Parts: sequence; C-alpha cells; structure tokens
Amino acid sequence: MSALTLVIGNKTYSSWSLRPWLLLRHLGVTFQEISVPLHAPDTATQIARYSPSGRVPVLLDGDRVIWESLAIGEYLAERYPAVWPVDVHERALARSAASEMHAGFAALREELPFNCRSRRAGVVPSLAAQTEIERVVALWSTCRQAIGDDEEGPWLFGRFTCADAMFAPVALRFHTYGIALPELATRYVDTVRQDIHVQAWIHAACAETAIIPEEERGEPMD
Ligand SMILES: N[C@@H](CCC(=O)N[C@@H](CS)C(=O)NCC(=O)O)C(=O)O
Repeated sequence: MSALTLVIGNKTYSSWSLRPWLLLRHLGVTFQEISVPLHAPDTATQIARYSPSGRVPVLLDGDRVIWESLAIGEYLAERYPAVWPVDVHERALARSAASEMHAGFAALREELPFNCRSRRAGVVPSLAAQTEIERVVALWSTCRQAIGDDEEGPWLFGRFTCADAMFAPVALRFHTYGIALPELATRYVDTVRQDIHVQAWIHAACAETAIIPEEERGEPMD
C-alpha cells in the first residue's frame, strides 16, 4: 500500500466516515484525511472528485479508489489480518454482524441520526426502530458469548475488530439519544465512548461549526 488517504464527511454527522477512520486508527496505520462538508452547495461536486458512488468514506491508495465502508475494511484486511478475529468461527460471526449493520437498521439510522457532539432528549424510537435496537443488543450479546476464554478485552470479540468499527457509531447514537439498554450493551457503549480514538473523533467534531438542521433531532440536553 502507498500513502493512504481517507476522504470523510463532517465528523459530527458522518457515521459512515467514522467506521474506516476508527479502524485505521486502531490498526495504527498512518493516513491523511480529506474532509468534505456534507449538505453544502458544492458537496456533490467535491465528493465526485474522489468517489464514483457520490458518497464518503472513500479510501485512496495511490491510484486505487475503494469506497463503501465495509469494502474499505476488507481491503485493509488484505494487509492487516487484525481487522478480523483470528478464529474462523468468530471471524464468520464478526463478518455476519458487520454485514448486517452495513445493510440494515434503516429505521434506527433514520430516526436517530448520528450526532456525536450532543445529547438529545425527546426522540422516541418507533416500534420498527425499537425492534432494530433490540436486534443490535442481541447481536452484541451473541458476539460476546462467542469469544473464547483466552480472549480478553471489552470489544465485541475481545480486542477491537472491524465489527466494532461498524457498530461504534451505533453505540454513540444510543448515547446521544439516551436509549435505555441492558447491562452488557451499556458496558459496550461505555467502551466505545471511552476509546481514545473515538474521543479524538468527538473532540474534532466539537470543533466543527457547520450545523445540518436535518440531522438535529430532539432537544439539546446539557
Ligand atoms: N453504504 C455507504 C454509505 C455512505 C454514505 O451514505 N455516506 C454519506 C455520508 S455519512 C454520504 O456520502 N452522503 C452524501 C451526501 O450527503 O451528499 C458506506 O458504507 O460507505
């Protein structure tokens, strides 16, 4: 791999951008960032300079262009096996969970927009979103139950993997909207929030000034 560049959106609002960014940081890979402000008059033009899909994140590796957060994870896995668990069963489960996240949870994502720099009151998930929240909680529990006794660490498979990169933004959404969760899920949300790289992302988000009204649901808490 040559020097890597990750093209991302606003750190406040772009949950998809956080996923590969967090994975790269946990892998200890050096990379450049290009930030494209979302919902600006020239957003589409700016993204089109890098991304054939018109969306971020995009990873640039020399003249290779890799888009879609999960595909970026798989691209990194070719070079860095730590992207996925070592054990074949855990690896399959991690990939299933990550794929389910990538492909689904539309109600949750629509009703609880990613907004990592604030806490919001008064957003009540619909039945569809609540069902998805319960599915996320069940998935996290399945992952934690599957890990071997030799695995230590608070992440879904002990140490941080791509599955955590995919679910970290979901954990932050649960925190933003004060979603009531069982103990295991609450612990996982705390693990995500306390992670130094997540904190660095949120810190940078707090320094952003752009506000996207469509992404600001509920009443600010503080
Ligand atoms: N499935 C894509 C989703 C990417 C996506 O929806 N990105 C949003 C930002 S979070 C985007 O680029 N939106 C373009 C726009 O707002 O113009 C992935 O996994 O990377």
